[in-house]
Amino acid sequence: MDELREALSNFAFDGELISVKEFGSGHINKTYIAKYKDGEKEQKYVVQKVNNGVFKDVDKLMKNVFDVTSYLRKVIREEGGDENRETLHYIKTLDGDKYYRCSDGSFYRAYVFVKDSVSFDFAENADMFKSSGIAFGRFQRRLGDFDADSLHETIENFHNTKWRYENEFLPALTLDVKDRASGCKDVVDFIIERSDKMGILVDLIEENKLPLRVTHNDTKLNNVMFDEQTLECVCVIDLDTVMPGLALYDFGDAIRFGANTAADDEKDLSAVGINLEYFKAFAEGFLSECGDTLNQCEKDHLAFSAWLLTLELSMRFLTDYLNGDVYFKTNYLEHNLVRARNQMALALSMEEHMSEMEEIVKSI
Ligand code: ADP
Ligand code: GN1
Ligand code: MG
Repeated sequence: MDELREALSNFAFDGELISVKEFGSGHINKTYIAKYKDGEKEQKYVVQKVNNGVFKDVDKLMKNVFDVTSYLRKVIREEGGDENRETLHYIKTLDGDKYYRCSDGSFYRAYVFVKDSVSFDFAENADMFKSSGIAFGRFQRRLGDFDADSLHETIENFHNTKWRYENEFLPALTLDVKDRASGCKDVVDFIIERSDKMGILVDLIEENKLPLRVTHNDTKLNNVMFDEQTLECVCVIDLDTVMPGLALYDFGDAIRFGANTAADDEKDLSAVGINLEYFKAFAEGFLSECGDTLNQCEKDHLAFSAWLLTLELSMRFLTDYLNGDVYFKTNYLEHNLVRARNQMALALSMEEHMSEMEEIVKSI
């Protein structure tokens, strides 16, 4: 808490601090809401301790987010939108820096709480999920002319499923440092049996059939803020993984999180499956904003990308379980294994419904 107080006192906030509490359900950073009072005016700020184990170069990370948000502000202004609400608004430190380094070595950053907004861990209906598709499709469209080469790759090979299999999953399985592999043979076999399909998208990049674009890469529903009253999407947040990537990564990752009939850590696997109504709704929203820019190869792999990203997450959760839960925040001992099995069940459901998913994409 001392480091948090130290960080708070080093940002250029207006007014007096009245409360601060932990917030949100992200798996990576530690997020707080700090309320300040300036005369009659109350202002909420989001303050985050950046996970330096995951993001090794905070300087380059914060340069990315400042560059991307200032570019977005310009585009939003030109489109006649509200630049203060439709993208993140970062607050600099009293010294004018993009983040603060505490005396204990931890890194903090701060931004304005998006006014009158709320985020969701579960889409309440298809319209809400469609709206998140609009948000991510719009995000991609608005960054269409952003210079991708100027972005630092915050996590290398982030969605290179094949690379993760060979360089993270297989070594974790071989080392088995916590002696956990024997208890999760079902998921291990499921992943190994599908390893020959993991290189399909990266091979298409090599063959110049899939273009690299500036993508978000972490398109969970709770990375979109919605208007409290209208429940329309307002703003895409969590910009740490904005990097050159594929439109398909953003599409697929959003589906695997939001079009699951259950939460992504539901233990009852009979409740887990692909919600085709939500799949269609998201695809409609996403493509209404960026569909015109996608080539045929991208369109042909939309349904596949949902399956691949689900397989990838099953593998990432299982890798972390085998490594002793060092990456994702967990709430109990087998949390990562539960998540890995959940994503396995979802991928299996997608395999069963793949032709329907493909038909839905074609119909849009
Ligand atoms: P993580 O990387 O850990 O997922 P996020 O940046 O996604 O961290 O933030 C965690 C949660 O905090 C979000 O899901 C959202 O509910 C809330 N949040 C983050 N930024 C804002 C913001 N600018 N305004 C309002 N809420 C926010
Ligand atoms: C992490 O930070 P958060 O909770 O939005 C992870 C994503 C995973 C997701 C799984 C930087 O996202 O890649 O898809 O958990 N982010 C990072 O829930 O690894
Ligand atoms: Mg997040």
